[in-house]
Amino acid sequence: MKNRVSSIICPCNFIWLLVYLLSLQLVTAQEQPNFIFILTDDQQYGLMGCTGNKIAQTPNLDQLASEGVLFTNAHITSAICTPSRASILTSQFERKHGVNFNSGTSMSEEGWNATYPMVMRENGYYTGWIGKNHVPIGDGGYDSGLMEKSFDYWYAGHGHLSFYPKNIHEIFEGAKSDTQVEVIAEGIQDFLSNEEKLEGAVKFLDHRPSDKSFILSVSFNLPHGNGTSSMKQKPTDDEMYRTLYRDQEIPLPDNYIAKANIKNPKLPLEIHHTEDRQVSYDWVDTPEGYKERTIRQMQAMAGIDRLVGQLRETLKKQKLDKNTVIVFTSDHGLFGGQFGLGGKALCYEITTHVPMIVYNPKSKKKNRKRKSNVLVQTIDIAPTLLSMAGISIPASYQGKDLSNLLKEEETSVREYLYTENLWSTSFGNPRCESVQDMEWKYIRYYQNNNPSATQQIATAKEMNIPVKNLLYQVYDKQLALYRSFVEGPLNGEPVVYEELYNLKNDPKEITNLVGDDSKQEVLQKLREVWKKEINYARGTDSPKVLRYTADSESERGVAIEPK
Ligand SMILES: [Ca+2]
Repeated sequence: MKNRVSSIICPCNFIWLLVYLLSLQLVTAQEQPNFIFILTDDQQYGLMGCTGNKIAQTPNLDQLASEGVLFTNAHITSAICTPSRASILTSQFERKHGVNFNSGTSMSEEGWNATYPMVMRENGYYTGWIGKNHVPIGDGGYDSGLMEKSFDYWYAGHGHLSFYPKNIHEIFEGAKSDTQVEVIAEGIQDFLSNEEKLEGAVKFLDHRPSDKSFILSVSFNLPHGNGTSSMKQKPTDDEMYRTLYRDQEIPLPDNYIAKANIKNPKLPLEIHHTEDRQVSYDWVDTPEGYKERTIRQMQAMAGIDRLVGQLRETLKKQKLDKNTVIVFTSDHGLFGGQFGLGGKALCYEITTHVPMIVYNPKSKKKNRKRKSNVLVQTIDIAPTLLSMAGISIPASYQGKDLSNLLKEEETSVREYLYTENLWSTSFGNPRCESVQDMEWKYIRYYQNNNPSATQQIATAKEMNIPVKNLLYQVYDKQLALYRSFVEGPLNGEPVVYEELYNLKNDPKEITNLVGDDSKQEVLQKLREVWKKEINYARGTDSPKVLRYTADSESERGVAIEPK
Protein backbone atom coordinates (compact mmCIF):
# COMPACT_ATOMS: atom_id res chain seq x y z
CA MET A 1 0.00 0.00 0.00
CA LYS A 2 2.77 2.36 1.06
CA ASN A 3 4.63 1.63 -2.20
CA ARG A 4 1.58 2.28 -4.32
CA VAL A 5 0.95 5.62 -2.63
CA SER A 6 4.57 6.67 -3.03
CA SER A 7 4.55 5.64 -6.69
CA ILE A 8 1.41 7.74 -7.34
CA ILE A 9 2.90 10.82 -5.73
CA CYS A 10 6.22 10.50 -7.59
CA PRO A 11 6.44 13.76 -9.66
CA CYS A 12 6.53 12.09 -13.09
CA ASN A 13 3.54 9.87 -12.29
CA PHE A 14 1.75 12.83 -10.84
CA ILE A 15 2.14 14.72 -14.12
CA TRP A 16 0.79 11.73 -16.06
CA LEU A 17 -2.10 11.45 -13.65
CA LEU A 18 -2.81 15.14 -14.14
CA VAL A 19 -2.66 14.77 -17.93
CA TYR A 20 -4.97 11.76 -17.68
CA LEU A 21 -7.49 13.61 -15.48
CA LEU A 22 -7.39 16.69 -17.70
CA SER A 23 -7.97 14.57 -20.79
CA LEU A 24 -10.95 12.95 -19.07
CA GLN A 25 -12.34 16.39 -18.32
CA LEU A 26 -11.79 17.49 -21.93
CA VAL A 27 -13.50 14.40 -23.28
CA THR A 28 -16.45 14.99 -20.96
CA ALA A 29 -16.65 18.65 -21.93
CA GLN A 30 -16.51 17.77 -25.62
CA GLU A 31 -19.08 15.01 -25.30
CA GLN A 32 -21.55 17.13 -23.40
CA PRO A 33 -23.43 19.25 -25.91
CA ASN A 34 -24.08 22.96 -25.61
CA PHE A 35 -27.69 24.08 -25.65
CA ILE A 36 -29.48 27.18 -26.90
CA PHE A 37 -33.14 27.18 -25.92
CA ILE A 38 -35.21 29.85 -27.69
CA LEU A 39 -38.66 30.60 -26.28
CA THR A 40 -41.08 32.96 -28.04
CA ASP A 41 -44.11 34.59 -26.43
CA ASP A 42 -47.73 33.96 -27.49
CA GLN A 43 -46.67 32.47 -30.84
CA GLN A 44 -49.56 30.40 -32.15
CA TYR A 45 -48.67 27.24 -34.05
CA GLY A 46 -49.19 28.43 -37.62
CA LEU A 47 -47.06 31.57 -37.67
CA MET A 48 -44.08 30.15 -39.60
CA GLY A 49 -43.61 28.81 -43.09
CA CYS A 50 -42.74 25.34 -41.76
CA THR A 51 -45.99 25.23 -39.76
CA GLY A 52 -48.15 26.10 -42.74
CA ASN A 53 -48.21 29.89 -42.97
CA LYS A 54 -48.46 30.98 -46.61
CA ILE A 55 -47.42 34.60 -46.02
CA ALA A 56 -44.93 34.68 -43.14
CA GLN A 57 -41.33 34.37 -44.32
CA THR A 58 -39.27 32.37 -41.83
CA PRO A 59 -36.51 30.76 -43.95
CA ASN A 60 -34.07 30.26 -41.08
CA LEU A 61 -36.62 28.67 -38.77
CA ASP A 62 -37.84 26.55 -41.68
CA GLN A 63 -34.27 25.40 -42.27
CA LEU A 64 -33.76 24.64 -38.58
CA ALA A 65 -37.01 22.60 -38.65
CA SER A 66 -35.95 20.75 -41.81
CA GLU A 67 -32.56 19.87 -40.31
CA GLY A 68 -33.98 18.90 -36.93
CA VAL A 69 -37.17 17.30 -35.64
CA LEU A 70 -40.28 19.48 -36.01
CA PHE A 71 -42.91 18.37 -33.50
CA THR A 72 -46.29 19.05 -35.09
CA ASN A 73 -48.36 18.00 -32.06
CA ALA A 74 -46.56 19.78 -29.20
CA HIS A 75 -48.61 21.40 -26.44
CA ILE A 76 -48.02 23.63 -23.47
CA THR A 77 -49.49 22.86 -20.02
CA SER A 78 -51.05 26.27 -19.03
CA ALA A 79 -51.88 28.83 -21.75
CA ILE A 80 -50.58 32.01 -20.14
CA CYS A 81 -47.05 33.37 -19.63
CA THR A 82 -46.17 32.89 -15.96
CA PRO A 83 -47.41 29.35 -15.25
CA SER A 84 -46.35 28.09 -18.67
CA ARG A 85 -42.82 29.42 -18.22
CA ALA A 86 -42.66 28.08 -14.64
CA SER A 87 -43.75 24.69 -16.04
CA ILE A 88 -40.98 24.78 -18.64
CA LEU A 89 -38.39 25.63 -15.96
CA THR A 90 -39.54 23.05 -13.39
CA SER A 91 -40.94 20.35 -15.70
CA GLN A 92 -44.09 20.45 -13.58
CA PHE A 93 -47.74 21.18 -14.24
CA GLU A 94 -49.03 24.39 -12.70
CA ARG A 95 -51.21 22.36 -10.34
CA LYS A 96 -47.95 21.11 -8.82
CA HIS A 97 -45.63 24.17 -9.05
CA GLY A 98 -48.33 26.63 -7.95
CA VAL A 99 -47.16 29.87 -9.60
CA ASN A 100 -49.48 32.07 -11.67
CA PHE A 101 -50.44 35.75 -11.88
CA ASN A 102 -53.33 35.06 -9.47
CA SER A 103 -51.55 32.62 -7.13
CA GLY A 104 -50.00 35.20 -4.74
CA THR A 105 -46.80 33.18 -4.79
CA SER A 106 -43.23 33.19 -6.02
CA MET A 107 -41.12 30.08 -6.62
CA SER A 108 -39.01 29.25 -3.56
CA GLU A 109 -35.24 28.86 -3.75
CA GLU A 110 -35.70 25.11 -3.28
CA GLY A 111 -38.06 25.01 -6.27
CA TRP A 112 -35.66 27.19 -8.29
CA ASN A 113 -32.70 24.91 -7.54
CA ALA A 114 -34.51 22.05 -9.32
CA THR A 115 -35.09 24.03 -12.56
CA TYR A 116 -33.16 22.95 -15.66
CA PRO A 117 -30.68 25.88 -15.72
CA MET A 118 -29.80 25.42 -12.05
CA VAL A 119 -29.43 21.63 -12.29
CA MET A 120 -27.18 22.11 -15.31
CA ARG A 121 -25.12 24.75 -13.55
CA GLU A 122 -24.75 22.45 -10.55
CA ASN A 123 -23.41 19.87 -13.01
CA GLY A 124 -20.75 22.12 -14.46
CA TYR A 125 -22.55 23.95 -17.26
CA TYR A 126 -21.86 27.62 -17.96
CA THR A 127 -25.33 29.13 -17.78
CA GLY A 128 -26.85 32.20 -19.43
CA TRP A 129 -30.27 33.87 -19.60
CA ILE A 130 -31.12 36.59 -22.13
CA GLY A 131 -34.38 38.48 -22.79
CA LYS A 132 -37.47 38.17 -20.64
CA ASN A 133 -38.29 36.45 -17.37
CA HIS A 134 -41.92 36.20 -16.35
CA VAL A 135 -41.77 33.99 -13.27
CA PRO A 136 -41.39 35.54 -9.79
CA ILE A 137 -38.58 33.61 -8.15
CA GLY A 138 -37.19 33.81 -4.62
CA ASP A 139 -38.14 35.74 -1.48
CA GLY A 140 -39.54 39.01 -2.80
CA GLY A 141 -40.34 37.63 -6.27
CA TYR A 142 -39.08 39.79 -9.12
CA ASP A 143 -37.11 41.95 -6.67
CA SER A 144 -35.40 39.01 -4.93
CA GLY A 145 -32.23 39.23 -7.08
CA LEU A 146 -32.06 35.42 -7.01
CA MET A 147 -32.14 34.94 -10.78
CA GLU A 148 -29.55 37.63 -11.42
CA LYS A 149 -27.06 35.93 -9.13
CA SER A 150 -27.94 32.41 -10.25
CA PHE A 151 -26.59 32.72 -13.78
CA ASP A 152 -23.04 33.05 -15.07
CA TYR A 153 -24.44 35.44 -17.67
CA TRP A 154 -27.60 37.51 -17.19
CA TYR A 155 -28.97 40.07 -19.66
CA ALA A 156 -32.70 40.14 -19.06
CA GLY A 157 -35.67 42.01 -17.62
CA HIS A 158 -38.52 40.80 -15.42
CA GLY A 159 -41.98 41.17 -16.93
CA HIS A 160 -42.71 42.75 -20.27
CA LEU A 161 -39.95 44.26 -22.39
CA SER A 162 -41.92 46.35 -24.96
CA PHE A 163 -40.72 46.53 -28.56
CA TYR A 164 -38.23 49.16 -27.32
CA PRO A 165 -36.81 47.61 -24.11
CA LYS A 166 -34.19 50.30 -23.36
CA ASN A 167 -36.87 52.58 -21.94
CA ILE A 168 -38.34 49.80 -19.82
CA HIS A 169 -35.38 47.98 -18.24
CA GLU A 170 -32.19 49.72 -17.14
CA ILE A 171 -30.06 46.68 -17.99
CA PHE A 172 -30.66 47.25 -21.73
CA GLU A 173 -29.82 50.97 -21.69
CA GLY A 174 -26.34 50.47 -23.11
CA ALA A 175 -27.55 48.43 -26.11
CA LYS A 176 -26.64 49.74 -29.56
CA SER A 177 -30.04 48.75 -30.99
CA ASP A 178 -33.43 50.02 -29.93
CA THR A 179 -35.68 47.16 -30.96
CA GLN A 180 -36.25 44.06 -28.81
CA VAL A 181 -35.07 41.33 -31.15
CA GLU A 182 -31.87 43.22 -31.96
CA VAL A 183 -31.19 44.06 -28.30
CA ILE A 184 -31.47 40.35 -27.52
CA ALA A 185 -29.23 39.56 -30.52
CA GLU A 186 -26.50 41.77 -29.00
CA GLY A 187 -26.71 39.74 -25.79
CA ILE A 188 -26.42 36.45 -27.69
CA GLN A 189 -23.44 37.76 -29.66
CA ASP A 190 -21.77 38.88 -26.44
CA PHE A 191 -22.43 35.54 -24.73
CA LEU A 192 -21.06 33.50 -27.62
CA SER A 193 -18.22 35.57 -28.99
CA ASN A 194 -16.46 36.82 -25.87
CA GLU A 195 -15.20 39.68 -28.06
CA GLU A 196 -17.31 42.61 -27.03
CA LYS A 197 -17.99 43.87 -23.57
CA LEU A 198 -21.69 44.48 -23.56
CA GLU A 199 -22.58 47.24 -21.19
CA GLY A 200 -25.23 46.11 -18.72
CA ALA A 201 -24.75 42.35 -18.98
CA VAL A 202 -24.10 40.76 -15.60
CA LYS A 203 -21.27 38.23 -15.84
CA PHE A 204 -19.92 35.97 -13.16
CA LEU A 205 -16.71 35.57 -15.19
CA ASP A 206 -15.24 38.00 -17.74
CA HIS A 207 -15.24 35.35 -20.45
CA ARG A 208 -17.21 32.24 -21.20
CA PRO A 209 -14.77 29.41 -20.39
CA SER A 210 -14.02 27.42 -23.55
CA ASP A 211 -13.59 24.14 -21.67
CA LYS A 212 -17.12 24.23 -20.29
CA SER A 213 -20.32 23.32 -22.09
CA PHE A 214 -23.02 25.97 -21.93
CA ILE A 215 -26.78 26.30 -21.73
CA LEU A 216 -28.16 29.62 -22.96
CA SER A 217 -31.87 30.38 -22.54
CA VAL A 218 -33.19 33.11 -24.85
CA SER A 219 -36.71 34.31 -24.06
CA PHE A 220 -38.56 36.81 -26.22
CA ASN A 221 -41.54 39.01 -25.35
CA LEU A 222 -42.60 38.71 -29.01
CA PRO A 223 -44.82 38.26 -30.96
CA HIS A 224 -46.75 38.93 -27.68
CA GLY A 225 -49.12 41.92 -27.67
CA ASN A 226 -46.93 43.94 -25.32
CA GLY A 227 -44.19 43.82 -27.95
CA THR A 228 -46.35 44.19 -31.06
CA SER A 229 -48.74 46.85 -29.70
CA SER A 230 -45.76 49.04 -28.80
CA MET A 231 -44.25 48.91 -32.33
CA LYS A 232 -44.16 52.48 -33.62
CA GLN A 233 -42.73 52.20 -37.14
CA LYS A 234 -40.00 54.66 -36.17
CA PRO A 235 -37.76 55.86 -39.01
CA THR A 236 -34.84 54.29 -37.14
CA ASP A 237 -36.53 50.85 -36.99
CA ASP A 238 -35.34 48.22 -39.40
CA GLU A 239 -37.20 48.31 -42.70
CA MET A 240 -38.87 44.95 -41.96
CA TYR A 241 -40.62 46.36 -38.89
CA ARG A 242 -42.15 49.16 -40.98
CA THR A 243 -43.07 47.85 -44.40
CA LEU A 244 -42.89 44.03 -44.53
CA TYR A 245 -46.25 42.40 -45.44
CA ARG A 246 -48.01 45.76 -45.65
CA ASP A 247 -48.61 45.24 -49.37
CA GLN A 248 -50.12 41.76 -48.82
CA GLU A 249 -53.69 40.56 -48.59
CA ILE A 250 -54.09 39.22 -45.06
CA PRO A 251 -56.88 36.62 -44.97
CA LEU A 252 -59.00 36.30 -41.85
CA PRO A 253 -58.63 33.00 -39.95
CA ASP A 254 -61.19 30.23 -40.46
CA ASN A 255 -64.19 30.69 -38.17
CA TYR A 256 -63.35 34.36 -37.58
CA ILE A 257 -66.28 36.31 -36.13
CA ALA A 258 -66.12 40.07 -35.58
CA LYS A 259 -67.44 41.14 -32.17
CA ALA A 260 -70.46 42.86 -33.71
CA ASN A 261 -71.50 39.60 -35.42
CA ILE A 262 -71.30 37.17 -32.49
CA LYS A 263 -74.69 35.48 -32.23
CA ASN A 264 -73.87 32.21 -30.46
CA PRO A 265 -70.88 32.56 -28.14
CA LYS A 266 -68.49 29.60 -28.14
CA LEU A 267 -68.91 29.12 -24.39
CA PRO A 268 -71.95 29.87 -22.18
CA LEU A 269 -71.80 33.48 -20.97
CA GLU A 270 -72.16 32.49 -17.31
CA ILE A 271 -68.84 30.60 -17.36
CA HIS A 272 -66.88 32.73 -19.85
CA HIS A 273 -67.45 36.44 -19.21
CA THR A 274 -66.33 37.71 -22.59
CA GLU A 275 -67.36 41.31 -21.90
CA ASP A 276 -64.63 41.43 -19.23
CA ARG A 277 -61.78 40.49 -21.56
CA GLN A 278 -58.59 42.57 -21.21
CA VAL A 279 -58.68 45.52 -23.60
CA SER A 280 -55.28 44.51 -24.97
CA TYR A 281 -57.03 41.75 -26.96
CA ASP A 282 -59.67 43.99 -28.52
CA TRP A 283 -57.78 43.96 -31.83
CA VAL A 284 -59.60 40.72 -32.63
CA ASP A 285 -62.95 42.54 -32.59
CA THR A 286 -62.67 43.92 -36.14
CA PRO A 287 -61.10 42.60 -39.36
CA GLU A 288 -58.94 45.75 -39.54
CA GLY A 289 -57.63 45.20 -36.01
CA TYR A 290 -56.86 41.58 -36.79
CA LYS A 291 -54.99 42.43 -40.00
CA GLU A 292 -52.83 45.14 -38.45
CA ARG A 293 -51.84 42.92 -35.52
CA THR A 294 -51.16 39.94 -37.73
CA ILE A 295 -48.81 42.02 -39.89
CA ARG A 296 -46.94 43.10 -36.75
CA GLN A 297 -46.76 39.53 -35.43
CA MET A 298 -45.33 38.34 -38.74
CA GLN A 299 -42.85 41.24 -38.78
CA ALA A 300 -41.72 40.27 -35.27
CA MET A 301 -41.36 36.66 -36.43
CA ALA A 302 -39.26 37.85 -39.39
CA GLY A 303 -36.93 39.56 -36.91
CA ILE A 304 -36.71 36.45 -34.73
CA ASP A 305 -36.09 34.38 -37.85
CA ARG A 306 -33.23 36.64 -38.93
CA LEU A 307 -31.75 36.36 -35.41
CA VAL A 308 -31.84 32.55 -35.65
CA GLY A 309 -29.94 32.75 -38.96
CA GLN A 310 -27.33 35.09 -37.43
CA LEU A 311 -27.05 32.86 -34.39
CA ARG A 312 -26.27 29.81 -36.52
CA GLU A 313 -23.65 31.81 -38.46
CA THR A 314 -22.00 32.83 -35.20
CA LEU A 315 -22.02 29.23 -33.94
CA LYS A 316 -20.29 28.20 -37.15
CA LYS A 317 -17.64 30.93 -36.88
CA GLN A 318 -16.99 29.96 -33.27
CA LYS A 319 -16.77 26.27 -34.29
CA LEU A 320 -19.62 25.53 -31.90
CA ASP A 321 -22.17 24.52 -34.53
CA LYS A 322 -21.44 20.79 -34.47
CA ASN A 323 -21.92 20.47 -30.74
CA THR A 324 -24.77 22.89 -30.01
CA VAL A 325 -28.33 21.66 -29.72
CA ILE A 326 -30.95 24.30 -30.58
CA VAL A 327 -34.48 24.04 -29.16
CA PHE A 328 -37.22 26.40 -30.31
CA THR A 329 -40.77 26.69 -28.96
CA SER A 330 -43.39 29.13 -27.65
CA ASP A 331 -45.01 29.53 -24.21
CA HIS A 332 -48.54 29.15 -25.70
CA GLY A 333 -50.79 30.27 -28.56
CA LEU A 334 -53.31 33.08 -28.91
CA PHE A 335 -56.79 33.61 -30.34
CA GLY A 336 -57.17 35.85 -33.37
CA GLY A 337 -60.96 36.20 -33.35
CA GLN A 338 -61.77 32.54 -34.14
CA PHE A 339 -65.34 32.03 -32.77
CA GLY A 340 -65.11 35.70 -31.73
CA LEU A 341 -62.53 34.84 -29.07
CA GLY A 342 -59.45 36.86 -28.08
CA GLY A 343 -56.59 36.26 -25.63
CA LYS A 344 -55.44 32.93 -24.20
CA ALA A 345 -55.91 31.03 -20.89
CA LEU A 346 -58.27 28.40 -22.33
CA CYS A 347 -57.70 24.77 -23.27
CA TYR A 348 -58.51 25.03 -26.99
CA GLU A 349 -55.89 23.96 -29.55
CA ILE A 350 -55.37 27.58 -30.63
CA THR A 351 -54.02 28.37 -27.16
CA THR A 352 -52.29 25.09 -26.24
CA HIS A 353 -50.75 23.92 -29.53
CA VAL A 354 -47.27 25.35 -30.19
CA PRO A 355 -44.45 24.73 -32.64
CA MET A 356 -41.48 22.81 -31.22
CA ILE A 357 -38.16 22.20 -32.98
CA VAL A 358 -35.24 20.21 -31.59
CA TYR A 359 -32.09 20.39 -33.70
CA ASN A 360 -29.25 18.15 -32.58
CA PRO A 361 -26.35 18.33 -35.04
CA LYS A 362 -24.89 15.12 -33.59
CA SER A 363 -27.98 13.06 -34.44
CA LYS A 364 -27.84 10.92 -37.53
CA LYS A 365 -29.53 12.70 -40.42
CA LYS A 366 -32.07 9.92 -40.85
CA ASN A 367 -33.16 10.44 -37.26
CA ARG A 368 -33.47 14.17 -37.38
CA LYS A 369 -34.54 15.57 -40.73
CA ARG A 370 -38.21 14.82 -40.11
CA LYS A 371 -41.55 15.80 -38.62
CA SER A 372 -43.07 14.00 -35.65
CA ASN A 373 -46.74 14.08 -34.68
CA VAL A 374 -46.12 12.36 -31.33
CA LEU A 375 -47.88 13.95 -28.33
CA VAL A 376 -45.20 15.98 -26.56
CA GLN A 377 -45.39 18.89 -24.10
CA THR A 378 -43.17 21.79 -23.17
CA ILE A 379 -42.58 20.20 -19.72
CA ASP A 380 -40.63 17.53 -21.66
CA ILE A 381 -37.90 19.99 -22.65
CA ALA A 382 -36.12 20.17 -19.26
CA PRO A 383 -35.75 16.38 -18.78
CA THR A 384 -34.70 16.02 -22.44
CA LEU A 385 -31.93 18.63 -22.10
CA LEU A 386 -30.65 16.98 -18.92
CA SER A 387 -30.75 13.53 -20.49
CA MET A 388 -28.84 14.71 -23.57
CA ALA A 389 -26.23 16.21 -21.23
CA GLY A 390 -25.93 12.93 -19.29
CA ILE A 391 -27.29 14.52 -16.10
CA SER A 392 -29.74 12.70 -13.80
CA ILE A 393 -33.33 13.91 -14.05
CA PRO A 394 -34.74 15.14 -10.69
CA ALA A 395 -37.59 13.04 -9.26
CA SER A 396 -39.74 16.20 -9.10
CA TYR A 397 -39.94 16.40 -12.93
CA GLN A 398 -43.27 15.40 -14.49
CA GLY A 399 -42.32 15.73 -18.17
CA LYS A 400 -40.99 12.96 -20.38
CA ASP A 401 -37.42 12.53 -21.59
CA LEU A 402 -37.69 12.79 -25.39
CA SER A 403 -34.10 11.77 -26.13
CA ASN A 404 -35.01 8.23 -27.24
CA LEU A 405 -37.87 9.61 -29.32
CA LEU A 406 -35.37 11.94 -31.00
CA LYS A 407 -33.19 8.92 -31.80
CA GLU A 408 -36.28 7.03 -33.01
CA GLU A 409 -35.71 4.37 -30.36
CA GLU A 410 -39.20 5.15 -29.07
CA THR A 411 -42.37 5.95 -31.01
CA SER A 412 -44.49 7.48 -28.25
CA VAL A 413 -43.97 9.01 -24.81
CA ARG A 414 -47.57 9.40 -23.56
CA GLU A 415 -51.01 8.15 -24.49
CA TYR A 416 -52.83 11.27 -23.26
CA LEU A 417 -51.80 14.82 -22.72
CA TYR A 418 -53.26 17.12 -20.10
CA THR A 419 -53.60 20.92 -20.11
CA GLU A 420 -55.27 23.26 -17.63
CA ASN A 421 -56.24 26.86 -16.94
CA LEU A 422 -56.15 28.21 -13.40
CA TRP A 423 -55.89 31.88 -14.41
CA SER A 424 -59.49 32.69 -13.71
CA THR A 425 -59.80 36.29 -12.57
CA SER A 426 -61.96 39.33 -13.16
CA PHE A 427 -61.07 39.16 -16.88
CA GLY A 428 -63.63 36.43 -17.42
CA ASN A 429 -61.70 33.25 -18.25
CA PRO A 430 -63.13 30.10 -16.68
CA ARG A 431 -61.12 27.40 -14.96
CA CYS A 432 -60.85 24.37 -17.18
CA GLU A 433 -58.88 21.21 -17.84
CA SER A 434 -58.51 19.04 -20.88
CA VAL A 435 -57.24 15.62 -21.87
CA GLN A 436 -56.60 14.47 -25.40
CA ASP A 437 -55.11 11.65 -27.41
CA MET A 438 -54.39 11.47 -31.14
CA GLU A 439 -58.12 11.45 -31.93
CA TRP A 440 -60.29 12.80 -29.11
CA LYS A 441 -60.25 15.80 -26.80
CA TYR A 442 -62.33 16.40 -23.69
CA ILE A 443 -62.53 19.78 -21.89
CA ARG A 444 -64.32 20.47 -18.59
CA TYR A 445 -65.24 23.80 -17.00
CA TYR A 446 -66.16 25.02 -13.51
CA GLN A 447 -68.39 27.72 -12.12
CA ASN A 448 -66.99 31.20 -12.66
CA ASN A 449 -67.98 33.46 -9.75
CA ASN A 450 -65.15 35.93 -10.19
CA PRO A 451 -65.87 39.66 -9.94
CA SER A 452 -66.33 41.46 -13.24
CA ALA A 453 -63.48 43.62 -14.58
CA THR A 454 -66.06 45.98 -16.12
CA GLN A 455 -67.64 46.53 -12.70
CA GLN A 456 -64.25 46.88 -11.01
CA ILE A 457 -63.13 49.51 -13.50
CA ALA A 458 -66.37 51.46 -12.97
CA THR A 459 -65.99 51.24 -9.17
CA ALA A 460 -62.33 52.25 -9.25
CA LYS A 461 -63.17 55.33 -11.32
CA GLU A 462 -66.10 56.24 -9.09
CA MET A 463 -64.04 55.88 -5.92
CA ASN A 464 -60.91 57.43 -7.45
CA ILE A 465 -58.77 54.32 -6.88
CA PRO A 466 -56.06 53.37 -9.42
CA VAL A 467 -57.78 50.90 -11.77
CA LYS A 468 -54.75 48.59 -11.91
CA ASN A 469 -54.90 48.05 -8.13
CA LEU A 470 -58.34 46.49 -8.41
CA LEU A 471 -57.60 44.59 -11.60
CA TYR A 472 -54.08 43.31 -11.14
CA GLN A 473 -52.91 43.44 -7.52
CA VAL A 474 -53.02 40.12 -5.67
CA TYR A 475 -53.67 40.24 -1.92
CA ASP A 476 -53.26 37.59 0.79
CA LYS A 477 -56.88 36.47 0.68
CA GLN A 478 -56.42 35.41 -2.94
CA LEU A 479 -53.86 32.82 -1.81
CA ALA A 480 -56.70 30.73 -0.39
CA LEU A 481 -58.91 31.29 -3.44
CA TYR A 482 -56.17 30.08 -5.78
CA ARG A 483 -55.57 27.01 -3.58
CA SER A 484 -59.29 26.24 -3.86
CA PHE A 485 -58.95 26.48 -7.66
CA VAL A 486 -56.11 23.93 -7.51
CA GLU A 487 -57.74 21.48 -5.11
CA GLY A 488 -61.46 21.93 -5.90
CA PRO A 489 -61.73 19.61 -8.92
CA LEU A 490 -59.70 16.97 -7.05
CA ASN A 491 -62.17 17.14 -4.17
CA GLY A 492 -65.35 16.67 -6.17
CA GLU A 493 -66.13 20.22 -7.33
CA PRO A 494 -68.95 19.83 -9.86
CA VAL A 495 -68.28 20.27 -13.53
CA VAL A 496 -70.65 22.83 -15.11
CA TYR A 497 -69.88 22.46 -18.82
CA GLU A 498 -68.10 19.90 -20.98
CA GLU A 499 -66.86 19.68 -24.54
CA LEU A 500 -65.86 16.72 -26.68
CA TYR A 501 -64.12 17.14 -30.03
CA ASN A 502 -62.94 14.68 -32.62
CA LEU A 503 -59.55 16.18 -33.46
CA LYS A 504 -59.11 13.97 -36.51
CA ASN A 505 -62.31 15.11 -38.25
CA ASP A 506 -62.60 18.49 -36.56
CA PRO A 507 -59.12 19.82 -35.69
CA LYS A 508 -60.45 23.36 -35.30
CA GLU A 509 -62.82 22.25 -32.53
CA ILE A 510 -66.00 23.50 -34.14
CA THR A 511 -68.55 20.80 -33.23
CA ASN A 512 -69.01 19.87 -29.58
CA LEU A 513 -70.07 16.20 -29.53
CA VAL A 514 -70.76 15.98 -25.80
CA GLY A 515 -74.50 15.52 -26.36
CA ASP A 516 -74.11 12.98 -29.18
CA ASP A 517 -75.59 9.64 -28.04
CA SER A 518 -73.11 7.65 -30.10
CA LYS A 519 -70.13 9.29 -28.33
CA GLN A 520 -71.10 8.58 -24.71
CA GLU A 521 -68.66 5.71 -24.34
CA VAL A 522 -65.75 7.88 -25.51
CA LEU A 523 -66.90 10.67 -23.22
CA GLN A 524 -67.07 8.37 -20.19
CA LYS A 525 -63.62 6.97 -20.95
CA LEU A 526 -62.11 10.48 -21.20
CA ARG A 527 -63.74 11.54 -17.92
CA GLU A 528 -61.86 8.67 -16.30
CA VAL A 529 -58.64 9.64 -18.06
CA TRP A 530 -59.13 13.22 -16.82
CA LYS A 531 -59.36 12.00 -13.22
CA LYS A 532 -56.13 10.08 -13.53
CA GLU A 533 -54.31 12.91 -15.33
CA ILE A 534 -55.36 15.69 -12.93
CA ASN A 535 -54.20 13.59 -9.99
CA TYR A 536 -50.87 13.00 -11.71
CA ALA A 537 -50.58 16.73 -12.52
CA ARG A 538 -51.23 17.70 -8.89
CA GLY A 539 -48.78 15.17 -7.46
CA THR A 540 -48.58 14.77 -3.71
CA ASP A 541 -45.99 17.34 -2.60
CA SER A 542 -46.75 20.85 -1.42
CA PRO A 543 -45.82 23.45 -4.04
CA LYS A 544 -42.35 24.92 -3.53
CA VAL A 545 -43.61 28.50 -3.21
CA LEU A 546 -43.37 31.59 -1.01
CA ARG A 547 -45.99 34.18 -0.22
CA TYR A 548 -45.69 37.02 -2.76
CA THR A 549 -48.61 39.43 -2.56
CA ALA A 550 -49.19 43.17 -2.30
CA ASP A 551 -49.56 42.52 1.48
CA SER A 552 -46.29 40.59 1.86
CA GLU A 553 -44.37 43.22 -0.07
CA SER A 554 -45.99 46.10 1.76
CA GLU A 555 -44.68 44.54 5.00
CA ARG A 556 -41.20 44.91 3.47
CA GLY A 557 -42.02 48.51 2.60
CA VAL A 558 -42.21 47.70 -1.13
CA ALA A 559 -45.14 48.63 -3.36
CA ILE A 560 -45.11 46.02 -6.12
CA GLU A 561 -46.16 46.69 -9.66
CA PRO A 562 -47.95 43.69 -11.14
CA LYS A 563 -46.05 42.45 -14.19
CA1 LIG B 1 -46.97 34.29 -23.24
